[in-house]
Amino acid sequence: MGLYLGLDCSTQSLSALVIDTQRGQVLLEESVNYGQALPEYQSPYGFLAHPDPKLKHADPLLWVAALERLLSKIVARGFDLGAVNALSGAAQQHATVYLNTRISEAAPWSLSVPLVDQVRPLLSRASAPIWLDSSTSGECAEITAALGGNDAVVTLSGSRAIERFSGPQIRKFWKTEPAAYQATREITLASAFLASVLCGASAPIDHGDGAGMNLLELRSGAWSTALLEATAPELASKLCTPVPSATRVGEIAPYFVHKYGFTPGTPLLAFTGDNPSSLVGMGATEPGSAVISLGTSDTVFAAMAEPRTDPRGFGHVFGNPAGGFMCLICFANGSLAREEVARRVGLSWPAFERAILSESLPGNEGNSMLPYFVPEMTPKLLTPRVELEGSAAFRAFADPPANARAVVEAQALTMQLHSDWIGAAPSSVRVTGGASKNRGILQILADVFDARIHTLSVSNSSVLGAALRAAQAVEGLPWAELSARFVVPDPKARILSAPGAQAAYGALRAKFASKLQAITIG
Ligand code: XUL
Repeated sequence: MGLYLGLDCSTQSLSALVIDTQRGQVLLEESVNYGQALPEYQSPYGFLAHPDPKLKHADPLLWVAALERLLSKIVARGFDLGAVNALSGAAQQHATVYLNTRISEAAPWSLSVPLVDQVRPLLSRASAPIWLDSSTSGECAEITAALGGNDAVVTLSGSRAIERFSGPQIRKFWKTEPAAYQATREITLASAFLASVLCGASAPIDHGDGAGMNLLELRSGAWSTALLEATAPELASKLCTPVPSATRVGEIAPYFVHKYGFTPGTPLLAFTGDNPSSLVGMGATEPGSAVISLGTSDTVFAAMAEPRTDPRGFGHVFGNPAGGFMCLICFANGSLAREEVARRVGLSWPAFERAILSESLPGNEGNSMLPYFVPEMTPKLLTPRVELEGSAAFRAFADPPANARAVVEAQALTMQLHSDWIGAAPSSVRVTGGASKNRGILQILADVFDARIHTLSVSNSSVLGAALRAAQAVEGLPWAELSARFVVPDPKARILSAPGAQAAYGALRAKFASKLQAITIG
């Protein structure tokens, strides 16, 4: 029994959470928002500005700076990090970090120099392409052609070649900056990069996050030679061997012992992707529960006993950190779209909730929206596309209740239509992420899915999942026992579908189904 620290490096913030398995309590939650806390990185939303909307890169040093800021905040609160028995973490998926020296060769970190200044010279590429990047269609086509078609890539890796996935991004780097690619000794993911910094040694990529690279052979958990060869030369030599998620990948580096008070030898368990970590944090590691995560991206995911793939090609299969597999469908226009609509119609977040709950009706009296403010992956749209159909005021973004409802109804209907391949329609859905606090959004999800909606008392399930994974790996407790203690439903947020709402969505669902088919790029 003991204390376990989880970290979550998401698109817009870095968070920490500590659980105490003896007392069954969450002891600490802390977070650093990149835009607010580290404006010098010029990344108000966690990525660098670029005139090309398809190109989205982040500065990996921002994550390192945020790590130091977060640990300092925790220590300043009087929390003793020396009491932590083990830690693990999660990060936004797919983002690749390129190093000219293996971290094991660069460490030990010096105590007298800020960590960012020690990591900066190790980067062979100054920025990391992140999951919002959609600039690699050419590379996806080349990889697919080399493998002999979409089916071959899906069968091997669990997904088609996807623009934001790491393999196509690595291929683009090799094609556009061959000398820098040549100088790269190690390519890693944001998750394993953060673990490596914390250990002062190269921490391997786990099967959960590795499956989002278009490089991992899903069934064996090894890199696929065919995919590596189709991606870039000598790629195998630049990647660490992937490991199961419960692997101990190292121990905390002396830098963090001296500076933040960790106990020497504190073990680190492999870091994973934020979605696989959320599966754990939502207590959904066994097949049967669907999860919707409402974050910068919206995702729908569920554990799967056997990998099943999306016939339309948008869904993915990743490793389930608890063993087996999980499926995932990702929508780029999540919070970004909701926040953009709220901004355009001048609604605060509480007013946005009221607008849905008491100032508009299911079906939105015929007002509907295609809410693609940034390029979208599900359905695949390489350029933003916002279309409004309905009253003149609605079309002019001058009907705040209808505009607020329309963006969320579009998101919910799209999620439902694109997750039909997972299996039987769920009768209950667990919802997490920042926007899961908004009861208006939860009500629309209940109405559209015709399901009971539950949320949990911890709204960041990815960071909770990280702490739970550390605890499970060290203590060997059954997942069900850990979930029963820490994955606590919020009794105030159990929402049922409103009577009659289903009838309002029949026609709108059919309209969306044909719209989505018409706008999707093959
Ligand atoms: C999943 C995906 C996003 C990121 C966001 O495939 O791209 O959910 O993981 O952090």
